[in-house]
Amino acid sequence: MQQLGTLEELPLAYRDGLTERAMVPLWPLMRAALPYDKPHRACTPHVWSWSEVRPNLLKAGDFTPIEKAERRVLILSNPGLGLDKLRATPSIFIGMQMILPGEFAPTHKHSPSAIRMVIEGKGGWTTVQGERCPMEKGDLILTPSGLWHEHGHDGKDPVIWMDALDLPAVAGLEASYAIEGNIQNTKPDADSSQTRYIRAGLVPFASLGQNRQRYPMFRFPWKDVKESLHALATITPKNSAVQLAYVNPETGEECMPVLGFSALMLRPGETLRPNRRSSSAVFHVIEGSGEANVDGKHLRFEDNDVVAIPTHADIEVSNRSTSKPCYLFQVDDAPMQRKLGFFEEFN
Ligand code: GTQ
Ligand code: FE2
Repeated sequence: MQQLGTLEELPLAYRDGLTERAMVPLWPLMRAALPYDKPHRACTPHVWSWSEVRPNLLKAGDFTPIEKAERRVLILSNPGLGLDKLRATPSIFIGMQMILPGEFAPTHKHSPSAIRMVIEGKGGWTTVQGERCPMEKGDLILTPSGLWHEHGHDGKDPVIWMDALDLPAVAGLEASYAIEGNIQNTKPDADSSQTRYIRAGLVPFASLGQNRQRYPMFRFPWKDVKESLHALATITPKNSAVQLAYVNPETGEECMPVLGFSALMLRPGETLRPNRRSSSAVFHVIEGSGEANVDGKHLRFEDNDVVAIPTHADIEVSNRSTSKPCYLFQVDDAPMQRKLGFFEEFN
């Protein structure tokens, strides 16, 4: 490849003149802006272990009442990107949130889209645009851009979940903001997963044509996802991915615009070598234990751990148990990359 001119080769007066006029020559930066063959990745493969997350969340509960936090969240920040960037990967914000019995996380809406993946505790709920969604372990709950949401907890023990937001992308566009609201009146026919969309392939007749809602279903119960994974496993050859995508039940498209969500089942002793992809991802371990090799870095994971996967990474992932399945919840930025026209999968 052609060696390009450097900044030092340019006369100092010329450089200073450019600086004064807010101009920068591209050619000394050309290879940094457009690295050859693969992007430069500061993001590192990383595991946040539940055994370290949980006690620190409980301490946050002692130190900070909900009124002083609005959302009691520990952000999983990728050390390669820098802790101040508040990103698990370049495009994915991950927060671990805890709400204690009787607490209320007040109503707001914001431009970034968010999801919750429930980890622990009974009695929690999120109301999204008037639809009250119960939170049970493994449930996925969507709070899309611009929709009112609040959380509460009627149970006895702490409720903990993982938040994923497209905040880095939205903040990178200087378009991130929130608005506070009043507590919502809940609609009587809440949680569409139990009424309008109880089975794939069936949608309310009246929803066809012009009456489409952008986000028809906010809750995806884990019970149904798990059952569907086991059904899919019966027809999936060994060492092929048993993986289901969470989609909009009316359109079959990815359920949110920027981030994509899927559930992956690793059968006992199974190893998967998925294709290298241009998207970055986060794995949350819903249940089980395993190990991964990500760009040559060996990682082990247990129940409720969170794993960061950089863009373009070579991945191998295995279930370490020879008797129990391992279930992973995957967040990736493939929907955004597809829309922007540069998503790639390499064989
Ligand atoms: O629960 O609404 O982790 O607005 C970050 C921003 C959670 C939430 C986060 C949020 C929320
Ligand atoms: Fe929020």
